[in-house]
Amino acid sequence: MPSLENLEWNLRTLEPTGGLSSLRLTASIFSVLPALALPVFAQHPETTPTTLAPLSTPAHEIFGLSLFVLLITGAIFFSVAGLLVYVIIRYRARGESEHEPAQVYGSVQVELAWTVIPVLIVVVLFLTTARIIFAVQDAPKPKSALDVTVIGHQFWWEFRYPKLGIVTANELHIPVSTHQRPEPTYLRLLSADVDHSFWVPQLNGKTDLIPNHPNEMWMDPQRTGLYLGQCAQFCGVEHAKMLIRVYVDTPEQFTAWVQNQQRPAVDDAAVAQGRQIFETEACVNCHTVSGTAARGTVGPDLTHLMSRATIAAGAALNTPENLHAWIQNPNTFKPGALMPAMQLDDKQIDQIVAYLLTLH
Ligand code: HEC
Ligand SMILES: [Cu+2]
Repeated sequence: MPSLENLEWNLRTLEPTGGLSSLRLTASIFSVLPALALPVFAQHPETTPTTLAPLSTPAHEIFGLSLFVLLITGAIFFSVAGLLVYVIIRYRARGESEHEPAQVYGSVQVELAWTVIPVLIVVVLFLTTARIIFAVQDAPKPKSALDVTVIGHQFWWEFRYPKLGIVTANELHIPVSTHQRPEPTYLRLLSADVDHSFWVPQLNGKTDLIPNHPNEMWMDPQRTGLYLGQCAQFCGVEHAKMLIRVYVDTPEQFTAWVQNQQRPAVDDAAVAQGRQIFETEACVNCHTVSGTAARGTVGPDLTHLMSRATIAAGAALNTPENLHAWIQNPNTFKPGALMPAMQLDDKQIDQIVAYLLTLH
């Protein structure tokens, strides 16, 4: 069974002169690799962000390129390692012979070969990569494309659909894009504070969100489902809990979602008290609920909070208990989150949660 202890054991027994024990070390490093990769492959691609199951044109292009690079570098690896193993075994020291092998100095042919061949390989890799970067960047934007503005915040995502008048957070809904009905999504990437990076590996490579420097990316997912991603640029203490959920909907699901998001917030008289506490506390300085005094933009828009499966950028499921714990002290799930603990008592929090639970 290959294991890390095994590897350490080999490291400890590595003798300074032993050609064979360094061979054993190399062999055990390679026997550990598949063991590390297993947990990744064991899970379904939809629950694990993976670059190995692309579902959108840019992701397909990147995956194809990585296979091409792997093929070339793999061929180099196997020919070099193969020659090395052959030479080590074929010309190992035998018996007591003190005799030195013939020494060769300078050979124009050999030196030319090992300079020109690597340069050609690098040129080929460079040109293929450049071709794919330009093909993805310059792809003409169809009229049917959906526009979404993504704004990175410490430590959550704001999604705005300018043509649809929708503002939401952390969970992006986009339509599936088929050959019969191409409907790619074009993202305009902005940042409210520091550098972030938008990365949903099955849909596209990563692109940074840089303050005062709008970037763009597009995706045309060909299968419905939920795709996970995360911020891929260290942006502060809670960077690791800045997750992305992309729901690729059927056209009907997407239309229904849009219609719900465009409705003003539910105004339920039964939770008027909770709403009143919410509106008189500092919550309104940071959060928006359409049709109320809450117009803040420091935190996520809560108008349709209950249409989301998670809160706090995927740090917790959107359940009444988690909402309660979050409002009591956001640090429970996300130490360092930029929402203060408001020092409310349990009863007030219960009332606020009852109000939030009506915001479908
Ligand atoms: C100083 C600004 C600020 C105040 C005041 C504030 N929040 Fe927040 N709130 C935030 C930020 C920022 C986040 C996002 C945190 C994260 O995900 O890292 C957030 C997240 C949330 C979320 C999760 C939303 C989601 O979709 O992920 C809820 C619910 C919430 N706040 C409710 C409240 C309530 C209720 C109050 C008042 C008792 C309140 N907030 C006060 C800034 C604030
Ligand atoms: Cu980030």
